[in-house]
Amino acid sequence: MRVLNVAAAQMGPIQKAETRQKVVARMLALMDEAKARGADLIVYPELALTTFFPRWHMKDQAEVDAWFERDMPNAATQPLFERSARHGMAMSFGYAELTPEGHHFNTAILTDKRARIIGKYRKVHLPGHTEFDPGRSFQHLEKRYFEPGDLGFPVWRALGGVIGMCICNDRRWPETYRVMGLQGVEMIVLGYNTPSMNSQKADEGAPKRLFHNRLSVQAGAYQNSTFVVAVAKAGSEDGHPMIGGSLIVDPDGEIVAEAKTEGDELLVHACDLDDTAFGKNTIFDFARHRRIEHYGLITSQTGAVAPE
Ligand code: ING
Repeated sequence: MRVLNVAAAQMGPIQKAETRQKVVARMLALMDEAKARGADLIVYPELALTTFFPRWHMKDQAEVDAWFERDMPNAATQPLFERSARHGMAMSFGYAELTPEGHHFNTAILTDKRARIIGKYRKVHLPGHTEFDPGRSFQHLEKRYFEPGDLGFPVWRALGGVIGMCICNDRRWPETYRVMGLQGVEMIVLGYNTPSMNSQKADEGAPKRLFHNRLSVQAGAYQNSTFVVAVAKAGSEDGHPMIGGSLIVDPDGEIVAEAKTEGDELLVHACDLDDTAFGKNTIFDFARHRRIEHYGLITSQTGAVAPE
């Protein structure tokens, strides 16, 4: 038994005008609840400190950079690191990272139980577009504000197992899970901010978005025999609705915990990392079953090419 008690800390909306201090207070309340419920690790959403600003078209780089963090920890987030160390609880959360060299990433970190940062991930799959698109019912300008991640899909030996991270749109791409699966990952933690509507397809609403959320996370977990913890920032931010549906999925692909609200809501589940072994040693024993001589197109070709 290698039980890791994980808390999925779903957060409700963060309005554009809301300060980081107010947001951190909400995160601290969730962390205290997680402590009371025996969690070893708490997982927060993507871009957990601010509203989902890529919905806003901004031309002034200073206005854009105000949404980013230059240091981590910093004054606004220091209370999180102090509380995490006091509780002896590891944490993972997403934020917009501005590096000293001037690079902009959609980033997530993982700490140990003493609040030391042991892992960093930068979002690889950036959805949306770079220029204002009048054809969309709302904007999704991640390709404008962030660079694709440059750290790959690393995993870390931590908390008694092998832990990996990804962010939001990454969860829709099987490559994300497989690269970590090939490193023996036993728990993948991720945050997401997913609009309830499809800006290009008016009849695709929350039910379908929630279906695709479950489908992507359950498939990734099952096909790589790993736990996946997916945590939403949900609810209506300045009139823009985002789905909830935070969930914890086991290595068999079963949903073992799922959020019921679109607000701040904590899910806690005791994940026995030993439960990943059966799948890794039988149906998804990669070494025994994979035939990489036939997979070349996956890394040699970016887009689809159909026969003439
Ligand atoms: N949000 C959405 C996500 O991938 C999206 C964007 C939704 C893309 C649905 C395609 C389909 O969940 C972020 N932040 O990636």
